[in-house]
Amino acid sequence: LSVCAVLGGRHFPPGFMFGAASAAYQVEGAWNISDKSLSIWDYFAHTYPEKIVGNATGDVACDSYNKWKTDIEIASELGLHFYRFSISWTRLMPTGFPNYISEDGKRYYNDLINLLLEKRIQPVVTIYHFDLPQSLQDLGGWTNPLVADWFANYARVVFSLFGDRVKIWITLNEPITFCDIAYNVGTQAPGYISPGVGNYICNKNTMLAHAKAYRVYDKEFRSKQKGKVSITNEIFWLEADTERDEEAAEKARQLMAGMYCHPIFSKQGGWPPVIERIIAEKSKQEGLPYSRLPTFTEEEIELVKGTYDFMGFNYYTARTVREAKPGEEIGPWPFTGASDIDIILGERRDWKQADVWWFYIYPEGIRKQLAWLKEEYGDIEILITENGCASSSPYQYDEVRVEYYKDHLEQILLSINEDRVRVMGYSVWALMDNFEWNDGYSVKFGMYDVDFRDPNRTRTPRASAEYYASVVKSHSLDVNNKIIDEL
Ligand code: PNW
Repeated sequence: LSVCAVLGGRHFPPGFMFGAASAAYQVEGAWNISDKSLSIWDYFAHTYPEKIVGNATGDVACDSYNKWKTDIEIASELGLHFYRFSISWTRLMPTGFPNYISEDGKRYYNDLINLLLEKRIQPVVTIYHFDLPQSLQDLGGWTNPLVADWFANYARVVFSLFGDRVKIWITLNEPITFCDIAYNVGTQAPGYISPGVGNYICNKNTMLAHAKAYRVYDKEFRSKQKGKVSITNEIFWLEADTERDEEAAEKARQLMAGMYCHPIFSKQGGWPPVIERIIAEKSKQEGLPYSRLPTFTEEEIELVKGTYDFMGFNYYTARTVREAKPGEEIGPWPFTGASDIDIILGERRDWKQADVWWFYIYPEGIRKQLAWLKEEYGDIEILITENGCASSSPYQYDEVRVEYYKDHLEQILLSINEDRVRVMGYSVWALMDNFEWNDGYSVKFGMYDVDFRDPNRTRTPRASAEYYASVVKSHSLDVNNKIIDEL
């Protein structure tokens, strides 16, 4: 393996924060402990075992409900500045509503937050990471407009219980995943397929839910708690296949990033105009009396616009984009294409594939995406809330992952130094292996291996843990040629 040249000045700015991430359903287990109720992922995994590799569930996962002290120990070993985890709605508020707060749920997150702070690790909390109460799903879940209030009421409880100590909040993690992947592909809970309809209704409701939670923070908590609130979006870098495809690529970016960013981060607010126009046109051609894309009222546009203190961004992979040929079959968005905008997605031959089907490695993509976000929405502080690589190399020698971190961090330094993007921090996905949704335990993202056959769920550091710890410690990339050499 090539050793990175010893370059000078590869330091991150002072105050740049390094962290690692997890999510409740993927690590906690303890799915039916105490008064916890079922989330849509509990229900989905139990009801459709065939949709998950190895019929796996998150029933036990990493057992972080019991092993949270070990998690903090490893976060501490890595020297992390922050640990990003999510709160399980059904553990804290089993009815889904604020009429009842679980004492055990409250204690669990208080313990976690307090010990992190004791170890000088800042808690960065995701309020929602895919695990809606099943009781609310029974009422339509993310397609019922009332979900915006249900979520804001839940967020109010979370801010009031933990906001004295938590200063960085993510309202929703990757709405594109639980709207578009859920309703177009059906692989994410709740597993209903309603392409071109359900995904857009969900999309609108997530924007309102996020905004209402943000306004609750503004009105009721900000002056006392002085924290920051935003949303995290997952964005593939979408690159024109050839020069002629630039227009198609820009449409695709507006569909992937714009649908979840424009209402919040743009000056005008509302849907990205190009997408709004195209879907209205398509709907008309289909004989519908109105657009499949639900409209925002003027009031709603104002409610959502500007509801951010920074921007959360998850980056993993990239795709090429080209215009579909007339009559060409277009697979489901966001993996293979998007029929509403008539585009086909692909990959370049020199993008190496990671150990999961949807993942091609393109480090320059993160820099290009950061530049696009700045160009599109202005000079907003950006927190990279997830970046990481699936690798199934034998448990400790994960050279692909080490190289992935190094190559992406190099691009981030270029963004900061050359493109003047205000990247405030970086978080690895994931601290440890965990329940990787439809891929169960077969796909591994962890810096720590977790032995899922061991009732103890023993965590063992990989080379990537050692590498990342040295980056954090030196606050630079001028490190660890030794680790890279040894691989
Ligand atoms: C993110 N895709 O989700 C999530 O925030 C994590 O929970 C997850 O474990 C991580 O990425 C790794 O997958 C994604 O299929 C889920 O393109 C699916 C996709 C991308 C991201």
